[in-house]
Parts: sequence; structure tokens; C-alpha cells
Amino acid sequence: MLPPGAQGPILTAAKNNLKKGREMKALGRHILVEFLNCNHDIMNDVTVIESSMVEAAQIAGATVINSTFHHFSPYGVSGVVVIQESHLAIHTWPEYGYAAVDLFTCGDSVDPWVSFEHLKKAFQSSRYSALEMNRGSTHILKKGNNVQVKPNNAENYDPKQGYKINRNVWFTDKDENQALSLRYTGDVLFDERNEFQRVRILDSISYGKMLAIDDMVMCTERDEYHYHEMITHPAMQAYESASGVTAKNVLVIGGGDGGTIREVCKYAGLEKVTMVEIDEAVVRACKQHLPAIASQFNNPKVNLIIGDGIKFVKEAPADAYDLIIVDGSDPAGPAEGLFTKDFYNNCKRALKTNGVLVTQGESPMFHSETFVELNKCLKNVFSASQVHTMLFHATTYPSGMWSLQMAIKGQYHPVKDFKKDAAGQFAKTKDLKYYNEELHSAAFALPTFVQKMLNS
Ligand code: SPD
Repeated sequence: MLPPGAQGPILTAAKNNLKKGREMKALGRHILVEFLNCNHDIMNDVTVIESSMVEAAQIAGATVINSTFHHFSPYGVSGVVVIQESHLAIHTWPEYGYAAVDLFTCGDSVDPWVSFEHLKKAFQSSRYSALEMNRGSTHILKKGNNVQVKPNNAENYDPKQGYKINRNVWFTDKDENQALSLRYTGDVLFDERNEFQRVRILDSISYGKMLAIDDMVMCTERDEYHYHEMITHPAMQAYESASGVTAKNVLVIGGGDGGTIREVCKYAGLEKVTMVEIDEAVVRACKQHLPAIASQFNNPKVNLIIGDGIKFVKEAPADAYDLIIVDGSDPAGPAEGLFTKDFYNNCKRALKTNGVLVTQGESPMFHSETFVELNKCLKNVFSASQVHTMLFHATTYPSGMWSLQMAIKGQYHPVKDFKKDAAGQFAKTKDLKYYNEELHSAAFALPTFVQKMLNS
């Protein structure tokens, strides 16, 4: 057993003893590791732990067969990486900055101490101990002479290509009682923490690449058009139906992935869209990994400002915009201010007389309180008759049912004054995938329980 805090020479001595031990001949080597004083955040980060464990196996020379990891509530991670040469396993206690790790390898081609060194660095452990044991010492084992063991044909084994890694890792967007999980490949394409939030791009198995902010799904390649078409076209079409012209000057608050401006740019009559995104890392990550979403940043009509949208609207001149789209994150972190009366009062002032505002309104099922509060807040600012709630299917947001709130400064109605044929023509010409002229009106038809929530 190495004492806590064992450093270089002690480790070398241990490894030499180990060599002696190995001369005794055993089937496997098993190192039991205590990693202490680890980084607390990392100990609760299933993504980092899983990829570090897989890397630890690979750089030690092992062939990874599969990995399966679980993130406990409220915290802690357990997992195992099955390797052709045995396994690596972990259980963490983030509150103690502690990880209990087993490194068990067979054969001469894998060195479990390489895994040990890798994990020590990855977990930022400043105090550790390790105990190595021989497993299956051959001097006490007897190999049967005529024992016939039926060979197994593993599903993920190809005689030419070897084993195909099967990583069973999940990203979970959750509150205390509900969750939506997406399985991903284990590949983290982008991971940056900054003063605002943590920005990640993960490679999901069935939804393509995904943008996650903190632990929430923002968009995935497969279903992003639901959200981006619905946050844009009902409002653009409502404005155009009532005014007879396209909204020319549009402001987008948030929307750093670029999906909303992509939709806005589909209108030939648009003159300018200003986008104010607080976090440049979101824009950078999406330009690099989600180019089909972030496709319009070079459009000359787009004016990208990296800055605080709340402050921007506060300082914006009156009667400046035809449409304001609030494409923010959930009300935690920098998006909190996007759910306040002050912010919407400033938006109203910045809208032209016929202007319209649309904001993502959270979920009636997942965030019922925020959903109702935001609707009340907008009714307060714009008057009850001018605020309209839409629902749509958000397949990768928790509960799958998501809302948008539309607030109209002018005296028109998004359904009664809607010019269906023109909207239908637009949707066809632009090859939209979610929004169409029927869905426009249908989105404002609310289930009875939602009507009751909003009228109570
Ligand atoms: N829980 C997700 C809330 C939606 C946030 N906006 C998504 C950004 C997509 N442009």
C-alpha cells in the first residue's frame, strides 16, 4: 500500500516490487487506487470521468470493448470500462473530492500504472494511494487438461477489425424530479467553461451533434428546426399579414447557435438583423461544429454583437425594431434577466408601433411556474389581449412540450389577421420542415389544462 501523497520515488519502489511480484506469474494485475483531494467538479462530471477512464485504458495499451457510466442524483458517478484485458472501474464522492478506482488488467501488453498516472492528472488528485495485487497466481491455479470451454461469439467482435467500442454514456437535462436523456458517443467535441456558463458540443447517437449549455440541451442537429422555425416564422408572418410588408429591422437576443438568424434571413424583404449574444464561445462552438445551424453569420444583413442583451435593450432607442426575438436559455445564469418585467418594458419601448415580440416560454409541464409567470409578466407589459401563447414539439427538451410567447404592440391578432396563403407559399418556397400555414393557427390552440394554467 502506498501512503497517501506517495510521490515519484515511492511509486518507483512500488513498481519494482510489482515486477518482483509479477515474476511469481499471475493471470492479472489489480491496482486498488484511492484518489484524494480531486477536483470536486470533475468528480461529478460523468462526461469527463467516462472519457478519462476510456483514455486511461487506451493509453495503457488496452482494447476497449465498452463503457457504461451512471451519474447519480444529487451527485456521484459510477462506471466501468470493459477492456479485452479485464476492466477499469470507478466510484466517486464529489463532496469528498474522492474517487475509488480499480485498475485490473491481464497480460503483458497492458500497464495499469500508465492508467493510474493518466487518471491522477485527469482528476487533479494531489493525494493518492495504491495497492497492487496479483490476481490468479498461477502457482495455485491448475489448468484442466481436457476441459472444453465453448467459445463465445461476441456481438461487437469482428475477426478482421477486432472489437467495436460500445460506450453507454448519456447526457441528462433534468430537474429534481424529471429528466430527458440522450445517449451520446462519448466524444466531446467542444467543452469550455467561462464566466457565464459551460458550453459543450456532444455527439449524440440519434440526434446528431448537440449544443449543451451547463447541463441543458439547447439544440440538436436532428430537431433544431422545430424550435428555430417556430420562434421565427409565426411572428414574422403575423407581422407581415397585418402590416403588408416584411419585418425589416429585427433584433435577436441570445440565439448564439445561429439557428434563429438563419430563419430570419430567409425573408428577402429583411434589411437588417442585429443579434446580441452574451457568450462568444457559443458562436465559436457552433460555427465550428454546427455549420448548418450557424450558416448565416457571414450574411451582410447580420450584425453580430457580443454583449449583454439586457443592457442592449435598455439602451436601445425607442421605436427601433419591427420584431424582437428573445432566444435565450433557461432562467438560470445569464438568461435570468430575460424573464423580468424591466426587460420586457424595454423591449416594448424599442419596438415600432406595429412591432411584435416573441420569446421562448419554457415548458408548461417541466417549468410550469416559469411558464405561467412569464405569460403574466408579458400580459402586464403588453396587455392581456395582446399576448398569445404557442406550443410546439421540442423532442429534445425535457417533457417534449415547449412554449413560445408572442406579444404584439400593434392592434392586430396573429390568427384572425393571418394571411394563410402567403404564409403557405413562403413555407413551400423556403422548404420549411416544421412551420406551415395550418400549423400557424394550430400552434395557438391550447390544451384545456394549459388554458386553465394561464387563466388561473
Ligand atoms: N431548455 C431549452 C430552452 C431553450 C433555449 N433556447 C435554445 C437556443 C436555440 N437557439
